[in-house]
Amino acid sequence: MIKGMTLVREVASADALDKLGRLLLSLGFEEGKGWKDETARGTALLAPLGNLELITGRAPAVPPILIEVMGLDAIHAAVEKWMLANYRSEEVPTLLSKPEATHWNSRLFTVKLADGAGDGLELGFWQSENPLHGKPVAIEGDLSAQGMRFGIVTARWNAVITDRLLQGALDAVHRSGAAKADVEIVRVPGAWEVPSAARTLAETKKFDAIVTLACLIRGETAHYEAIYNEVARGIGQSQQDTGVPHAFGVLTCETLEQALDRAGIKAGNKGFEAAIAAIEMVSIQRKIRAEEGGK
Ligand code: DLZ
Repeated sequence: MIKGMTLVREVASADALDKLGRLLLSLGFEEGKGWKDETARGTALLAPLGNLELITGRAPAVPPILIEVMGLDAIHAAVEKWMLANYRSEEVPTLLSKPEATHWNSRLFTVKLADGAGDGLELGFWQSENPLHGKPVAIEGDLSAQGMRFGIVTARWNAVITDRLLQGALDAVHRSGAAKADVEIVRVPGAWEVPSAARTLAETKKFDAIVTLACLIRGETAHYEAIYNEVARGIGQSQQDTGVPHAFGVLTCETLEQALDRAGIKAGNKGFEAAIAAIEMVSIQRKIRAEEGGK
């Protein structure tokens, strides 16, 4: 099993090692565990990702060490500043190139870190024009709700808030493609009743996800903590026991004003957000199952 990859390169001197190490750390490398013995010293610089690239045919004219970055121009400016501090200014343009487009949908600049003997290290810094390039491969949910079935449980208590949450949740599922006939709304008296109704819906196995909506306002709710804890536990347990994703759209607020803000007045609509999370979880669940099924 491969754990990682290390590229070993010699630099001209201990001073060069320290200076270059500081530059690369300032650009975003993470400091790893260095080492030292009687004859040498090593500095470890960790990058989030690494890969070994084997080439056949016309190899691109790039240095053997390529460092992929975000914000290429800012990186270039930082390297130039460092070069001007460590080399004669007339040398810098010959050692540091300007960022230029490559034929592989990227921009690149190179820097030669020449030592006294002119025998140095050459680095290439590059940035892909594709913003998703280099993203770790991961299963991620899509936001299409087409063909998905949802059960939405909403509390009548604090209806001025929960009605807005419900509108937000419906907006999310329908705008994402869910059919009207595929969404069942269940109204319950208060937050306390939400977990039980959510479980009843989930156990029917007619729904791909359950969206739970309620609003607890601390100042107006006796035993606020106890109710909240039980509601959260109950919804979570229903999700675990049934295997049906349950999105949590239960607001816990200090005041009515804060609740209104979270129900679409100011800080987004938590009902909308919960429904989007439900769509994503259904999609993720399907993808994981499809991947498992394909093994
Ligand atoms: C009783 C009560 C109180 C005091 N506060 C709230 C609240 O802020 N939000 C809410 O959704 N429900 C509240 N309830 C009602 C309980 O959730 C429950 O419906 C009743 O106690 C009946 O079981």
